[in-house]
Amino acid sequence: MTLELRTAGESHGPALVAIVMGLPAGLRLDRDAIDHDLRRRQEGYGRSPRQQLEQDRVEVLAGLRHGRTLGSPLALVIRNQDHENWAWGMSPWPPEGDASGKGTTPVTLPRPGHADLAGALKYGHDDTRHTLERASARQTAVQVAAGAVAKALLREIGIEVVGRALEIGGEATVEEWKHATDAARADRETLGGVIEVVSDGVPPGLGSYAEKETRLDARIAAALMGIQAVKGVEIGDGFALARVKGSEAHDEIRADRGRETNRAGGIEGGVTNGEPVVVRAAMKPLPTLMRPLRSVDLETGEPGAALVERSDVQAVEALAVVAEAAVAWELARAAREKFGGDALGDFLAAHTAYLERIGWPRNA
Ligand code: EPS
Repeated sequence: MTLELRTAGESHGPALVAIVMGLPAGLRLDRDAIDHDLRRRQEGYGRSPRQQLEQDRVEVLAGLRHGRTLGSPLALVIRNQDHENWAWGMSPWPPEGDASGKGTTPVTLPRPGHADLAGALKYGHDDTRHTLERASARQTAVQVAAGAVAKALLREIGIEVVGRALEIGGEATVEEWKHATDAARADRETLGGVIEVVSDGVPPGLGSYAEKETRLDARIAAALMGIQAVKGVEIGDGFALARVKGSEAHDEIRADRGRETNRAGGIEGGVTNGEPVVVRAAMKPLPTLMRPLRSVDLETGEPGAALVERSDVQAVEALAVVAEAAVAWELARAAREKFGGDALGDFLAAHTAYLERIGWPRNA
């Protein structure tokens, strides 16, 4: 038993969709809790005016009845309100009538740092919009909806996952972030930053050392690296561990099997050890610049300036919410693999029996 997620959707297409497979039957979902996470993802100081246009709300098309999962595939949809401005340009079928609205002329000036050039070459696109619409971070909205579902499952076994921004543009306080974001906007620049996700209540034994595909740290790293603009991931003290001695790097084990320190970030050998799971991700500055970098026109082969299009100045606070969803998804997937069960009660009973066997929580 595992959890599976498939998504589809273009940034200015009609909608974003997700299909979630492998949830137990009987899990109660709260529409407001999902929408709350969608709203959190839209907030943040550096976001584009697009966020005033979108009011992301989840719609459920299948797999749920009267607020409880059925054990069948769960189908989630988030409509793109902005699509009405792109109805001709992003029409799934050959558009009728004269060209109107946005997205009507081909984009041939790839942005350094975006998937534009690689996508055009790889797929043979003569309009980089064919690439950028899917490469866009817009699709993280539906990942957050799926993550909110994962968090509902984790909450049943006492696991809480919380993401937050640590740094934006090299600054560490909210006031400084705002100032740096204002300055970047005025300068037609973009910023990156660092986020952290902490998961509490995780029992020992999620993930396995047996194969690299089952190591939870590898899965979490892949999940975070799979988010747009993420260029670095660390678990626990991560890169800092490379600079200290072994006696300063590891977390000594007390008689009750707890630890005084958590440099490992709650994962040893790819398996959770009962301490909080702590992960961080580094986000590069967004590649859509109002002061464009040098590029090439793919149609003419002439040098040119990269595409300039409405975008965010920075989306680090949004990344914290998206990363929270990604970590929750991986923990929920590992929990489904460990505890199984078609009905929620089976899943909970397996969790309880396991905790009894290992004598956890350690203070009980
Ligand atoms: C994005 C560019 C901006 C962002 C978008 C991601 O969109 P637009 O080009 O329509 O202004 O706002 O993110 C979202 C719409 C979202 O909901 O996160 C990009 O190029 O990746």
